[in-house]
Amino acid sequence: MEIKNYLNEQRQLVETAFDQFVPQAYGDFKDHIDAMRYSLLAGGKRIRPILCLASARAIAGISIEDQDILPTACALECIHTYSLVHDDLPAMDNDDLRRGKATNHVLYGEAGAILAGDGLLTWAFDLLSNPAHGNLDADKKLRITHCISRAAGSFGMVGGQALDIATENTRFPFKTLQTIHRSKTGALITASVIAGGIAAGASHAQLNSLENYGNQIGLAFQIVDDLLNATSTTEQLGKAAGSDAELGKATYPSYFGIEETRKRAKKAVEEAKNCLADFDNKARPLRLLADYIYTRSH
Ligand code: GRG
Repeated sequence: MEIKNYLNEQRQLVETAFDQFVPQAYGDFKDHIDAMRYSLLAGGKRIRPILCLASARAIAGISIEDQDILPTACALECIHTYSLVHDDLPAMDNDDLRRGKATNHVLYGEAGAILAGDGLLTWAFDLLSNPAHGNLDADKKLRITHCISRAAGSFGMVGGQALDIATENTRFPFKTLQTIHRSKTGALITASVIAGGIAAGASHAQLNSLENYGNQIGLAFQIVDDLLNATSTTEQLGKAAGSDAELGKATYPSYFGIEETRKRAKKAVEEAKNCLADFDNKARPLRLLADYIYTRSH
């Protein structure tokens, strides 16, 4: 299996599912929904939904229906996209470019972008809790919803973002950087993997392994993000490059330099794959995704 083909195929699966699981822009709320869809459909790697699908397949293979996991996969992308829309706002990173396109507030204004983010976040929980979607039983839906809520909220992504902003232009210990990374970026990535496992009926031991795998790839993802910010161009990334250094932000490269940072990302990826030692060949995409997170160029 070629990772490039696999990613393309899975991305298409997710993007086709948006047609089914995300509102269309018409009627009274047309402009608001248009703003939501603009950022959701603006591209992106779709890594969180793809991880969720790969994790479910690592446990259940083809015996779990796409329709049972796609609502969760789409919900994860809605939450991730909302975080990008809000992160780009003037009150936060004040960025004009995201996914190679104008940011949401540039097109829809600040109020429009805040509400587009709010709409995406809230829609995610509509998707997760909607009894009409798929055949997952209510207990699984509840566990998935709780896992994702916890990862997206004050003890996960939102808390990490708050800590990131509060520590701007300050010197802090490496331990704080790890906390920021784990919560701001790692938590939703880990939750994506666990959610897939829950949907597929993973055992306690399997969920534990998936959680450890998720934590390691979440770490690798953020380290590579720091590396790309330091070493790529804005054109390559489709978002502002070099911004961490400009803002004097503490990052892995600022603590360890580029070479040692690369080694740490590689180590996290190897550890992630070790967490899957007890999984059979159905987990091959999860192993390939770990490698991809290290080698990705944007
Ligand atoms: C506003 C609550 C709130 C949170 C914002 C996502 C985030 C938290 C900040 C974005 C800044 C940043 C560089 C975060 C770390 C890594 C990250 C999440 C990068 C973007 O994710 P990708 O690479 O993006 O998966 P695409 O566009 O491919 O979906």
